[in-house]
Amino acid sequence: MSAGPASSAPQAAARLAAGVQAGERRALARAITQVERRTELGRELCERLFAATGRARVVGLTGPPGAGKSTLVAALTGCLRAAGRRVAVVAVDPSSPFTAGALLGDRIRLDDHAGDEGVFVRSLASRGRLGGLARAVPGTVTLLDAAGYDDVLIETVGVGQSEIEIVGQADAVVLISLPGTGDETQMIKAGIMEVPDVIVVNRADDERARAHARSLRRLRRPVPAGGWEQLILLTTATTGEGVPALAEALDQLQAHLRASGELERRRRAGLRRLLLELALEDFGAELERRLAAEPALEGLLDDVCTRSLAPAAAARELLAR
Ligand SMILES: Nc1nc2c(ncn2[C@@H]2O[C@H](COP(=O)(O)OP(=O)(O)O)[C@@H](O)[C@H]2O)c(=O)[nH]1
Ligand SMILES: [Mg+2]
Repeated sequence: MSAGPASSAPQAAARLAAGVQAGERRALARAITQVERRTELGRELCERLFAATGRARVVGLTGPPGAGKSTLVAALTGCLRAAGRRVAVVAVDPSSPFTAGALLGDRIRLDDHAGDEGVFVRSLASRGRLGGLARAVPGTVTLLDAAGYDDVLIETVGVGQSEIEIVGQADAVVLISLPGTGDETQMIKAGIMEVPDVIVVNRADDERARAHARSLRRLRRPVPAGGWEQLILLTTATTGEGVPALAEALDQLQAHLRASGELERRRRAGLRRLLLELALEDFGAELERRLAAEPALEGLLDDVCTRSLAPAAAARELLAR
């Protein structure tokens, strides 16, 4: 840093970007941390590497806690590896700081793949708020894509709107549902059933699984013209039963999305959201800088402090300048 940030930052970014593209795991881990912390370097890395992306298949997997998402992701990773694919897993779980049980469990199970150079696991759990985590997802996916992973699996906990937003950045969405929770009506109410391409009923070893799958089949969204019929699959993540069928379904889905033009549409919609979000972020920061430096600010603030001007009226006046 002694050369001054102006000259050393682009060099650092170039080095780190090269490391990411060469598939160096340490470079990748460091780069993701920069994205997570939303540093200038993180942003620069994503900009440099963006042209090298678009190759990876991005699959979002969501569902309630305990549904077996992590176990399923580990089993699916095994299947994908057996097919020769390189797999990156991003776990987004604001409820699990690094030391908490659930995530420790995730790591232990995913540790089955710990010695495998073709698997990269990253948790975006340390920073608390889901909204904040969600912002780190597109950049993280960009880096993993640029690093040459064939599949990027995003595991996110919950079935609410924000989780769906996260998986909405994916090419394909898998919802993991578990029998015996009666969560079907909840899912309908929240509009969750509309979103997934595949619904997995995990814990097929539970006697209630088949009935649960049947009721989900009745609630399936209508098939859009020439579209993909929502698949309902049964898995037992702990034994791996049904997981090869899930891997195959994901292949068929991707082929369908590609052939129908839906993949391009989804990616365009995702990139549109991202572009506007980033523009808004820049705009907000710039606006804040300008407003804070506006000479009229202190005078208006005086009036607000003496209650002769309401804050909202002062804000309008400030913006008008
Ligand atoms: N019986 C049974 N248990 C499962 C299955 N899948 C996961 N589990 C167990 O359910 C618990 C929660 O799984 P986990 O993958 O951490 O769920 P997550 O919170 O959705 O990531 C763990 O103890 C798993 O071993 C399954 O198919 N059958
Ligand atoms: Mg989990």
